[in-house]
Amino acid sequence: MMSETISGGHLVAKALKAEGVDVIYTLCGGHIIDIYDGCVDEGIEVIDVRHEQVAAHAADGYARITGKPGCAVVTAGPGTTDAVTGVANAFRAESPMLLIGGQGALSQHKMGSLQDLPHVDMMNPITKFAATVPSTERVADIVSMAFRECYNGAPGPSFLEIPRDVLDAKVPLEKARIPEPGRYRASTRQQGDPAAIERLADMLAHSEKPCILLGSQVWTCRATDAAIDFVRTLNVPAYMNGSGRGTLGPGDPHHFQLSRRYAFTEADLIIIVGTPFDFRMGYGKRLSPTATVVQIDLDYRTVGKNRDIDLGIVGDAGLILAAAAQAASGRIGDVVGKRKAWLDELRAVETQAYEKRLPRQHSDAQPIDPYRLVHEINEFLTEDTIYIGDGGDIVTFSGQVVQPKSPGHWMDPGPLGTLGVGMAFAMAAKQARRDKEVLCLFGDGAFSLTGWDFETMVRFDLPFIGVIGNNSSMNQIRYGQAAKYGEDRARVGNTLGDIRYGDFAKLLGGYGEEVRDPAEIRPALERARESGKPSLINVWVDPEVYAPGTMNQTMYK
Ligand SMILES: Cc1ncc(C[n+]2csc(CCOP(=O)(O)OP(=O)(O)O)c2C)c(N)n1
Ligand SMILES: [Mg+2]
Repeated sequence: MMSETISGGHLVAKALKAEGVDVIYTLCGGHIIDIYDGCVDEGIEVIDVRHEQVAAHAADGYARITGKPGCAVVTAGPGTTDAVTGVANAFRAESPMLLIGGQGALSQHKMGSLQDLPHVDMMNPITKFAATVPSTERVADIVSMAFRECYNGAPGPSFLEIPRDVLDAKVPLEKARIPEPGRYRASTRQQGDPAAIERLADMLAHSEKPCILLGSQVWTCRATDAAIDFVRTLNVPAYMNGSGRGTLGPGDPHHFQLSRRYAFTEADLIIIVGTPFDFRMGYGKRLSPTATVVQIDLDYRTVGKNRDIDLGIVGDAGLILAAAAQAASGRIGDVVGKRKAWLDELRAVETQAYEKRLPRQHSDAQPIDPYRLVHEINEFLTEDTIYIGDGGDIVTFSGQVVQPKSPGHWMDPGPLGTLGVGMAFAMAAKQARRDKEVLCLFGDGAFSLTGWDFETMVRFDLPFIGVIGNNSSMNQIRYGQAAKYGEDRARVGNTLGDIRYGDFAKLLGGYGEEVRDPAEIRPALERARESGKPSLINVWVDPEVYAPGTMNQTMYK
């Protein structure tokens, strides 16, 4: 009797299924078609996009939204190089995804086969793991190994190239190692050194002016409940950044945003959770030199980097915050009551900053003040709207004003600052969470990098509300040129056409509108919501105003 056989592509699909991956993002190529055939058997959806960068960003986005690893499959050579930016973005953003690239046949190794490139060498510096699959029997085994590596410390991407003959060959089923779901990797959640937790509890008991920054890993670790419990039990004001935004909703008595610099200057205890001392934190220089600084992170390499700390704890944000809250609550005394004055002080700073900006947020000016646009978006968001920012200056405005109403409902590229993530993140978010509304704010420059994938949104019936803050410029860069070289030399390499992106949306089968009157922003957003289609509301904003963050050029400091 002939034994049952299985091909490499079908083994890939089995390994993806074992991981709970229910969709791959891809752009086709002859090297990888056997994976599609395997996906048909395993019931894995195949979403084919218009550029491989989008496939990789979508896998990153899928991981962020679902808590499962994302997967993109691209062909050899240019398919893989096109996806490099998406992998790099996931690397800096600590997002667990697997990129599978095709490769020429092993039998033609280094003979000059079509689309042959040294993919593994290219991917090594921007992944946690990059390898070639050497034989068909080991395809599923190595895919599971790549997933295991995604969760080593802070998560991140892995890359595998699978030569065409390895993928296409069939081997007897019993010769292939096929790891079983739930049986080939362990949880990597770490609780932190118990002695360090004790020290943190003591610090919390003695602090009169503590504050905490909840970074992206709070969402990665799904530590929302632990973080909320921590700040409420110990009465600690919380700031949020990256994917940590939305951990506490706006209006929560412990939710603070605009007084962060003041808090970092005045606090006696600063707890940094799951975000590095990188440019977004002024490399740690903006924290008071006299404050006690505690850093909690999944990655030992991040702790104490760029700035000395008083206490570092490596591990899972949720487990550590829960343990610290429990240890501290018994020894806290009335210090919690004493912190009321501190919270009131911060609230006053917060309110003052908010009121100062309010006239701009209500501005009736034409062309539209970007503050008015982001204000209208903020008012429009519901608890079920996932907000995505993809652009330069316009997104810098939104970072100040837009507050997601729920945890995990904020997506930005992360510290790589990659323009062009928006369409892919919208695709992944809507596909993974059909029950959610997705709103993406694009700069016109950012939109045009990957905007053709609006067509994919239409083809797969993935409705979302796209808003373009259109200033016909790469304005964030233009500001720096004007400041450095003068206004008369500022318009070099940054000026875009006046494009009616609303018409572009209609051309591709979506809903579109042009908005020039600020009073029309809200109704246009409502109509986009009602349309039930992928949409683009093209809002013409004033190109002559810049966000404070752009004017301070904080991203370079
Ligand atoms: C892929 C990529 N290319 C270039 C840049 C550099 N960059 C940062 S902001 C910016 C301008 C973006 O223009 P737009 O999206 O229209 O936003 P605006 O600043 O005009 O509001 C550019 C080109 C980048 N961050 N990412
Ligand atoms: Mg622009």
